[in-house]
Amino acid sequence: MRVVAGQLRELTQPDLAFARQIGCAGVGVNKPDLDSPAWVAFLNKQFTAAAGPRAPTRRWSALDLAQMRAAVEAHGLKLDCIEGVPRNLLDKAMLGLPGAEEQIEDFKATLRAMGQAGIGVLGYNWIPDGVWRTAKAAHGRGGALITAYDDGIGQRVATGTLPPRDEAQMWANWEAFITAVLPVAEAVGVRLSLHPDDPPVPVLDGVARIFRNEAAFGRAMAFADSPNHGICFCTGTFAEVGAEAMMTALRRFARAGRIHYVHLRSITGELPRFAEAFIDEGAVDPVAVLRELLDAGFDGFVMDDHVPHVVDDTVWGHRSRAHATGTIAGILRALRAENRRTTP
Ligand SMILES: [Mn+2]
Repeated sequence: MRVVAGQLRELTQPDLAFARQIGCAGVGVNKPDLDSPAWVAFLNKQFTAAAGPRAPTRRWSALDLAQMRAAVEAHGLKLDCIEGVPRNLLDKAMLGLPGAEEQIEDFKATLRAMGQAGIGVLGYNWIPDGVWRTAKAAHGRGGALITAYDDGIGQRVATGTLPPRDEAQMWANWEAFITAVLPVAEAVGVRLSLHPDDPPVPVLDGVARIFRNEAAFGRAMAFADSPNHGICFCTGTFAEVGAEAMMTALRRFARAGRIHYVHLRSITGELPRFAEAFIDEGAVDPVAVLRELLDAGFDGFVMDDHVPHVVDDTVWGHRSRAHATGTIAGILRALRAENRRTTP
């Protein structure tokens, strides 16, 4: 089991150095928009950009991915995963809209490029309107800024921007997607990792949220039953329906070898109202989570996820991530020492 820095949305040399300095073995990059100025600069695309307007990136190229990987490895880190493509590259597939087939073809091309570049894990989710919170700057411990969700508000503030979709439609769209892409993932040696819908409520903004509990993941893992299809187990999201249910699901899927990596974060409360929290407080017990993963022989990676915003922190959250990563690494070290002491 390795501890990795999570949620990098772009790569900079200082951020990579920081990840290594706080003891991470690798990094995960979250939904990189390769058309953003930061990525254009990082991937050194100014020359092609200067040649005239470029078409928006719909498929990641193996060269771009290889350059990302090389930049990470230059800092003594591994590029463990890319956590999904930008939502606007998969939204039509999720909703079953015209253009879905093109998006699926693009996704397959991206998988092939991932394989060529030797990046082993591609996260994804099935949430066409993304993670919802009804408060973005509530106050947590010591006044840290945290996000929160109240379903009583969430259900009243639908944007009406998406076509309504029920559970059966969302399952059918997902089944068509995974049936099309999984053989490519298997052929090129890339593992697809499904993140739960956050918040895990039955419906939001008129669209069913199907991946919201253990039963749904059981169905998904049975339907796409392959070593190349597994779970990004987000302790925070699973615990939003209850911390005990989260631990039950963790035990089941860890022991079945279906967890590729873990988002380790905590919350206070549970649906219909919850708030994000520091990793060392709230409903998620990181000691119990890591002990379960060790006992299950989990050999993937664990990363911090959303973190509270502390005093003088950056947008990415260097200070808070140092706290979260240090806590995870410290617990893991203590559990391993305990195991060595008690196992002859
Ligand atoms: Mn997560």
